[in-house]
Amino acid sequence: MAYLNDPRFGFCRDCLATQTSEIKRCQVCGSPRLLRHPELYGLSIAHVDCDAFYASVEKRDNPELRNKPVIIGGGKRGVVSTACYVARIHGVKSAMPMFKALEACPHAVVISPDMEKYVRVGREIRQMMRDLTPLVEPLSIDEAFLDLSGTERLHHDPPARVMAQFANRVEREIGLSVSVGISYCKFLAKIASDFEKPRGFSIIGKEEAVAFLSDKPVTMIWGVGKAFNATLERDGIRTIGQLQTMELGALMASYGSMGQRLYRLSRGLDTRRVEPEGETKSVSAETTFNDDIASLDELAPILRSLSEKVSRRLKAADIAGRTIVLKLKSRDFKLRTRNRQLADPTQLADRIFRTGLSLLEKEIDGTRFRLLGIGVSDLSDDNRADPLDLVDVQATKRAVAETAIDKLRGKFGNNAVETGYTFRRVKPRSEISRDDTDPGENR
Ligand code: TTP
Ligand code: MG
Ligand code: MG
Repeated sequence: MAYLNDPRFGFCRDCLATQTSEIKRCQVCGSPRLLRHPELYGLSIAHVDCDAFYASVEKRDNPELRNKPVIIGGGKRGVVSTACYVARIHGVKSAMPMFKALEACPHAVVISPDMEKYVRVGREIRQMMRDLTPLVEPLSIDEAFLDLSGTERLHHDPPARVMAQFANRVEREIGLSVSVGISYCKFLAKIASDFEKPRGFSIIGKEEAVAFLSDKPVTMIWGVGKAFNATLERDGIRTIGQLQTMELGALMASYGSMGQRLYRLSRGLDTRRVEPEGETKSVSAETTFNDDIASLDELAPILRSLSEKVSRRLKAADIAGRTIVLKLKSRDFKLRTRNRQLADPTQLADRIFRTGLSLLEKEIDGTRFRLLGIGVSDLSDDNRADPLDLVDVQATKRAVAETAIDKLRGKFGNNAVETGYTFRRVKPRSEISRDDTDPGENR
């Protein structure tokens, strides 16, 4: 089917009828929700985010709440998780302390979160996304990117129409509203979905990207959080338009690799792909201690056993990784991550441990840590993993020994062989232990 790729026309978000005039309401159903854009049929990256997610689920399940201000929150931290749009009119916001929220909106209905339910609903919506394309990249419980390029033949419809139908389907079948952003890249699709919330549908085209961004605050750029924004502000930079006038070299000289991101994103240049879930990005294991630990002597054996755990999982999946990531959380919840790239991908506990240990040694400064984790990222299959090291004979010996240990463990179980490091480990130490196979960091 051919669509009139004409800025004056477009289609109706409610009945999908193609419009053939510029009038404000749908020629067929009379709805005012018309979509028109010069690049309407040429853009294929979408971002979807549910509106006031937790609160909307609760409203759906209890129609009496429909027009009332609803706040989901409380619990241990005593803050607002989300507020419905009625409560937002009164000034209630996510992360606000509950007592403040109730000052602003004393008649609000407060509901404590039912995470299991929200996760279930989030999955149902995600499944509907996967009906459209395998290229779905979840960002959080209520949002995801979709790459619909090349799906036009399958759907007999361009992405914008597919996404409008998707939003209608979620309303009909799940009973929640979503907001959709469509663009040519992730950066702008995400900004677009936030633009007209709730029940929004916005499009940002290639032609308008630079102009669109120019008056927006730098905080719209990924990675510009509070601290970095303060740095930029100190340097007199407040808008993305200011970044658009700066040279790459100057930005990199001032802000390092972040400078490159500022340069590119400010100009609407973003080539990051939509990476579907399921592609494992890293394999890691971490543990939180009962009592905080500062000494290397105590941390090393824990690191060793975590490294072995990671290694076992890499070996089981026939994968290896080139980057070793050490994670530490201090007593005051400050997170430190350190990483090192190896010459070759590895799946050996010994290499993971030794690399992790050298990173760990540098962090020993008296700080008491509450969490230690080790992971491997930059994954590949294990074909090129751990070539025998002709220079470091000891490393080769250890690799051979590890293979032998693996064989024994395969025969007699994981506890059959204890290495010197884990042997010394004081048990039981860990309170919460977490294995992670990350579906990718949040971008
Ligand atoms: P968001 O998508 O950020 O917010 P939202 O869906 O509530 O509202 P919006 O219409 O603006 O998208 O977050 C999704 C859910 O994540 C939200 O419903 C509750 C939870 N959440 C928190 O628990 N704490 C927070 O600080 C935020 C921002 C979200
Ligand atoms: Mg949301
Ligand atoms: Mg969200």
